[in-house]
Amino acid sequence: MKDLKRALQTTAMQLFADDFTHLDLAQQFRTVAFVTRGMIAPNWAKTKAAVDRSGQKQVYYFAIEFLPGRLLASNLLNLGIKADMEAALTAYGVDSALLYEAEAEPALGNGGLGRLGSAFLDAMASVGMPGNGNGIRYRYGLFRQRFVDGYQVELPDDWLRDTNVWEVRKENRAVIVRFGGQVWLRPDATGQLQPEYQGAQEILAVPYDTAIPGYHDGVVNTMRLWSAEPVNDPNHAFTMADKARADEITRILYPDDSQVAGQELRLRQEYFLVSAGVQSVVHHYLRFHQDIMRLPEFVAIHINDTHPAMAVAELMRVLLDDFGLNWEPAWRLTEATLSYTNHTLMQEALESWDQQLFARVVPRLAQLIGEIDRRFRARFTRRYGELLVNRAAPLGNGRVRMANLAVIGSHAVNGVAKLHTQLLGESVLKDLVTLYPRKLLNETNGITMRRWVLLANPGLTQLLDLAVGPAWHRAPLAARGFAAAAQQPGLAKQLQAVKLANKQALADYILATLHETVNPQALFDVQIKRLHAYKRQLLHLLGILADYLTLLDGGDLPPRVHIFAAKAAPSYAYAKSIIKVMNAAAGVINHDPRVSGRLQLIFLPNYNVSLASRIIPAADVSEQISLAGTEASGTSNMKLMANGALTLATLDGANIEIRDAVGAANIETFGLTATQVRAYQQVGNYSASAVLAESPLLKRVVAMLTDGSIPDIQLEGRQIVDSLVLGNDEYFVLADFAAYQAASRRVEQRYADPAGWAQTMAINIAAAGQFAADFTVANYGREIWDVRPTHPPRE
Ligand code: 26Y
Repeated sequence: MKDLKRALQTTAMQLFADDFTHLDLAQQFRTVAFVTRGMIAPNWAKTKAAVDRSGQKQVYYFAIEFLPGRLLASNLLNLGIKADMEAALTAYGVDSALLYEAEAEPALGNGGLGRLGSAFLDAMASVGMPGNGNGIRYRYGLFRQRFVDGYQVELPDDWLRDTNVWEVRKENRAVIVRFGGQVWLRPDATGQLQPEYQGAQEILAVPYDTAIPGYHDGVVNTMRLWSAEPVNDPNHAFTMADKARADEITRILYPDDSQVAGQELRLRQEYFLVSAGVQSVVHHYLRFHQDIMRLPEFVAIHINDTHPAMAVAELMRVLLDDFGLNWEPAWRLTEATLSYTNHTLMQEALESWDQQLFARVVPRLAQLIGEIDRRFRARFTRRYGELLVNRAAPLGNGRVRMANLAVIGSHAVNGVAKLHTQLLGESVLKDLVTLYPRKLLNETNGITMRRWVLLANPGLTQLLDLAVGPAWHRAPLAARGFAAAAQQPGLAKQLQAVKLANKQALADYILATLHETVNPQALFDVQIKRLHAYKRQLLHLLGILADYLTLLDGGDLPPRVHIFAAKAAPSYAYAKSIIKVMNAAAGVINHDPRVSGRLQLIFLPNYNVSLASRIIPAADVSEQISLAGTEASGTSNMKLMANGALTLATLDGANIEIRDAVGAANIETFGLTATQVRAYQQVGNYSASAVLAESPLLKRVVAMLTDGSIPDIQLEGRQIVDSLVLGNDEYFVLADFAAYQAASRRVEQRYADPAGWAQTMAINIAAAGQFAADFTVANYGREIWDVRPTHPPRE
C-alpha cells in the first residue's frame, strides 16, 4: 500500500503538477487509472511477445459493438490489487466508490451483443487464450437517456471529452481503407487479373488499443478499436471536407438493434471495421510468419453477428489481389479462418443490403461476392434444385444477404442457446444447414462472473468465499457447494441479510434519482434490457395494472416494487410509447394512497452496464418473459440468477438451460412454448380479441390504456391497444397474460416463505457457474477456433 500511495503522488505530480490530495475527483480518477495502467503494461507487453514468439494461434473477435463497462475497478480486481488501492485511497481520504463513478462508461454497444463481446475478451484473458477484440472507436457512444414528461429524450454520449486513460493510439499500425470509385480488372504481366481503382476514396484507419487483463493470471489481451481519419499525404493537404467525410465514419454508434437501419453510413462502418481488421490481422501475421497458406493455423477470425460478414469477401480480396492466390486455395483459407455467430431469429433484424448501393460503396467486394454467388450456385444447384439454392445464395432479389454470406464463408456457425440453435436449423438457416450439415453448432452464451458477482456484489462474494472458499473466482463450478452450505440456517440468514442490504442500497439510489421511497422488504421484481416488443415489457406492465385493479378492488397482494430500466431505439416509436405509458402509469400508481407501500413502478433512466451493476444484486425476481422463440439467449437472466434472483420466465433462449440447471422447483416458468407459438402462426388461428373477450380483468386492464385513468397517454395508449387488437397482438401478450398472472402469484407465495426463498436463492447462485463465459470461450476454442486455453476453467 505504501508503494501505491507513493505511485499516486508521483503520478499526480507528473500529470497535474500537484499533490494527489489537492486534485479534484476527475483528476484523482485519472491518476489512479494511470497508475493502474502502468501496472498492466509490463504484462501486456509480455503477453504479446509470448504469443508472437510461440506462434500460438490467436482469436480476433470482430464486432461492431463492445460494451466493456467501466474498467478501473475491474482492472484492479483482475490485477489483484483492488483492496490495496482502496486502502491507499482511504488513507488519502478518498471514497473509492465515488472515484470509480468518475470514469466515463464506454457505451460502444446497444445491449446483449456488445456486452457478450466484452465478456468474451475478459474470459479469454482469464483462461489464457490469446484473443483480440476488433471494433470501432465511436466518437459518441449509445445516447444517454433522460425522461422529460415521461418521454425518452436522447442526449449525446460524449465519452471521450476527457482523455481516455485506457487507450493507446497506434499510429504506426494504421491502414488505409478504400471506398467507392470504380474497379477494372486488367491482366498483369503473368496474365492474372488485377484490380485497378479509379476515383476511390481513401480513409486512414487508426487503431486505439485497450488492455484487457485476465483475472490473476498475468495474461493481458487487447481490444483494438479503429478510428477513421483523413489520409495525411505530405503532397496534398486534406480539405475540411475530406476530414468531415472521414470523421463521419466513426462518429456515432447506431442506436438501433431492432429494424435493419438501411443507411449507407452503416455499410461504410461495417466495411471500415472489416477492412481495417483483416488488413491488420494479415500484416501482423506476416511479421512472424512467411507462408500465407498457413494463416488458419495461427489465426481465427470470428464474425459476431452479420455486421462484420464482409470479412468473407475482404479476406478473399486480400488473398487474391495482394497475394495473388488462385480462387480455390484462397477460398479454402478463408473458410478455415472464419467462423460466425448468429444472434437473432427476427426477420427484421436480418441484415441485407441493396446490391446497387453495395456496389457503389465497396465495388471490389461486390465483384467478389458476385463470384462467390456464382460458384455457390454452380456447386449446389444440380443436386439441390434452383429453389433451395436461390433461397440460400448470398445474392437474391437484388440484395446482398449477410447471414448467407457469413455461413457460406465460415467453417463453423453457431447459435447462442440450445433452443436458438435448434430454431436456427429449422428456420433462418434451414436451407444452408441442408447444404452444410456440419457447420451449425450451439455455444450457449456466458457472463463474466467476476464483474457481476465479485465486483457488483461484495456481500455475496464474502458469503461464497466463506461457504465454498475462493476457488469459484477461477473455477465457477465450485460455487455448486453453496446450495448445500446454505441449508445451515446461519448461512441462509446471512444470505437474506446480504440481499436486504443490496436492496437498501438500490432503494437509496432510487430515492436519490427519482425521489421515490421504496421499502426494501418488498419483493423487488426486475426487468432490465433493451425495450422491444418481443421482450414484452408490455406484458409486465399489464400485470402491474391488473394488480393495481386487484388492490383497488380490495384484494390482498404482498408489497411489490417493479423495477425497469431500458433504452428504446430513437426511431422505434412503439417502444418509446411503452416507456411513456410506463412512466405515466408510475405517476398514477406511485401516488395513489390506496396502494401506498404495496405496489410501485420504478423506471430508472439511462440503463447501462453501471446501472445494471446496481440493480442486479438487489433483485428478488428476474423477469425473462420474451415470447418463446424470439429471444436468442438473453444474458441478464444469467447475471440475475448468479445474484440470487428467482427467474420468472417463458421457455425461451437460455431460460430453458437455466431451468435445467436449477431444476423446475427453483424457477417459475409459464406461457406458450415456441412450438405452440409456431403452430398458431402457421395456422393463423390466434385471435387476440377472443382472448380479450373471455377475460373481464384483462378487458379492464386494456381499457385503462385509453380511458383516461392514466393521464396524458392518449396517442401512446391508443397505439398500444391498436397493436393488441387491430394488429392481433403479434407477440402473444394477451395469450400469455393469464399464465403470467398465475406464475406471478406463485412467485409471491414463495416469497411469503423466507426460508424456502433463501434456499431457492442459494440454489440459483450455486447453479450459475455453468454460465461463466470462461466455459463459453473454452468451448468456442475447442469446437470452433482450435485454440486451447493455457489454464482452462476447472470443471
Ligand atoms: C442490424 C442491426 C439493426 C442490429 C444491430 C444490433 C441488429 C441486432 C443488433 C443486436 C442484437 C443483440 O444484441 N442481440 C442479442 O445478443 C445477445 C448475445 O448473444 C443475446 O443474448 C440476445 O438474446 C440477443 O437479443
